[in-house]
Amino acid sequence: MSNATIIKLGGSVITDKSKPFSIRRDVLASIAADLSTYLREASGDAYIALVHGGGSFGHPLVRECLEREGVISRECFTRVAHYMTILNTEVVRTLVLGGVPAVSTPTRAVCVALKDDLADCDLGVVKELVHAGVIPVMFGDVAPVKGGGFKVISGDVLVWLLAKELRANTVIFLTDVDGIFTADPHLNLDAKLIPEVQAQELVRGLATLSTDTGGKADVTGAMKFKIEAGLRLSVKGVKALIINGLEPHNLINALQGRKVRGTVVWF
Ligand code: IP8
Repeated sequence: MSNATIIKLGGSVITDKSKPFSIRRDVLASIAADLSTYLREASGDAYIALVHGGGSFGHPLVRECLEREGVISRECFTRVAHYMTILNTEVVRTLVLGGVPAVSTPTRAVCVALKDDLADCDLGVVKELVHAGVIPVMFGDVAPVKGGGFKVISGDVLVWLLAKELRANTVIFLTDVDGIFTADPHLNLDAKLIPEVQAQELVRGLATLSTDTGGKADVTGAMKFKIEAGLRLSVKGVKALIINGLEPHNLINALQGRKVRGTVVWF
């Protein structure tokens, strides 16, 4: 499936991170419309897997647990899992109502978290779903750790694991900024967009990368982690597009190969 594409719907795109448990329904509906048009026009020749982030559901809850208890306890695990399921249900509901053959695929049912922030997943069923023309919708989640305890698995890690499993040649990250900048564009007006870069070069050369969190820290890190996770998982031969998911039609334009303002990172 070298024509497979993995799409990450950033948590800051599908939710409003300034308000707990808030969903950007208009943005989700617009993403669903883009995907539905793309699939119709591709007439069966498009393989897609989706991943979404934790946004204003997962991150505040995990942060609260870590501040209170220092770890993700069993109680915290089930609470975060419950709210992530609610967010995922809303995402999948919007996609299905928009005509996209999407199905919820809970991360914690197929992955264990590893101590190094990566994950060990059995993606065999996911691969079959994609083969069958279904779009599995995974998400950044809490999961058991091999050997005991619980941890967060970022959607960014899932993106790369899926890219490897499905031999995807393209990965699209929809974020709340236009791409990777020389500084945080939310905080610095002189920040410049980097149009194209090699992943190695990016991680080596830049101390400060833009974040997709509006300056607030995510429990899983932001832009830098996206790139580092791909490198740590030895992803090769993949074009990663980082574009603004709040800009209507950026997704369909990117899927159909039209030029979109953003950053291309080569792995
Ligand atoms: O937003 C984090 O996923 P991400 C998921 O993709 C939780 O990093 C539960 C915080």
